[in-house]
Amino acid sequence: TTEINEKNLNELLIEKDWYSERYFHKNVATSFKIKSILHSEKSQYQKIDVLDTYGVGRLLLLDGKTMVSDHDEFVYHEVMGHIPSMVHPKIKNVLIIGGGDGGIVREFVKHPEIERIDLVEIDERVIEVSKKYFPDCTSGLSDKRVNVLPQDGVEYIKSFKNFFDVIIIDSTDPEDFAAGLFTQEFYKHVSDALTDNGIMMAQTENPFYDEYGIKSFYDNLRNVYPVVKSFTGPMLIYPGVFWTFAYASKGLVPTTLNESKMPFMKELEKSLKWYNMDWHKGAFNISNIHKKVTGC
Ligand code: AAT
Repeated sequence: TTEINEKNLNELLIEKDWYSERYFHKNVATSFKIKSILHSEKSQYQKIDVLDTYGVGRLLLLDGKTMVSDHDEFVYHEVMGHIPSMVHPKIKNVLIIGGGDGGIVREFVKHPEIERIDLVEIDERVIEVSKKYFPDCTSGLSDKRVNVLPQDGVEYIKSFKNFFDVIIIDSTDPEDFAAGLFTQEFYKHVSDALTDNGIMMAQTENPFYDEYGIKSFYDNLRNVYPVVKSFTGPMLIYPGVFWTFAYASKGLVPTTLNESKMPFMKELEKSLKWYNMDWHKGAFNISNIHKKVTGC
């Protein structure tokens, strides 16, 4: 028999048609009843699975952890795309690191002012698998302004100075090749790559389980950026649902929306499923546990 350890258990837990993502440090799990396994492979970087589930539709797993589902992907992708778009006065260049499912790109391409969007995803197979199984998420990738670059974001960022108006870190949990996307050194490179009005955002995990020490991500950000804030959105498929995101900038505060963009967003928000400007204005009023864990 194979010894049971965290690594092989986490690869893909399927028992009686139920897939579970287990959070070993807390001995809890979230489970999804599955109809079928649509895709399974081991890429150069990670195990990639796509499940068809009863509750959340298609579900993308990387190394046995939930990444994207049909049911709730819009929350994550809309907040990441539209918060910075409504705060920044005029965005020309956008960089997204990670996010090979394309969901955030799909939201940014809705803004006509943007001239260039670089998507830097380390694992080309995530992009290809997403194109096949999540066509709605990847629908923006064919936009002329989008450059899809299968590269390590930790390295890519180093060659830019004062260029991007918005940089989004859409990364997996801070492990292996994604760990480098949560360090102070990396945040400094992101800051150098941003223009003076620049904004960066990142996913920052669940504060109830706090497996990775969220405080340290925010301390790292505060050592680099004058403005560091946090907000939350419900990610139904992720551990603990209550998901935090970081907003950092060189000066622009997230609660001041750009007046001139409001008529445009008033129209656009009719077609969005989560984001609207009223929600945005209140999103940075956070609860006590959220303040304590992030220091915001
Ligand atoms: N849109 C929500 C999906 C994700 S997936 C995050 C992506 O980041 C993965 O496809 C992974 O391959 C990519 N990635 C990880 N490290 C790097 C890196 N160094 N450079 C470029 N891309 C990278 C987010 C899910 C959050 C899950 C929370 N539990």
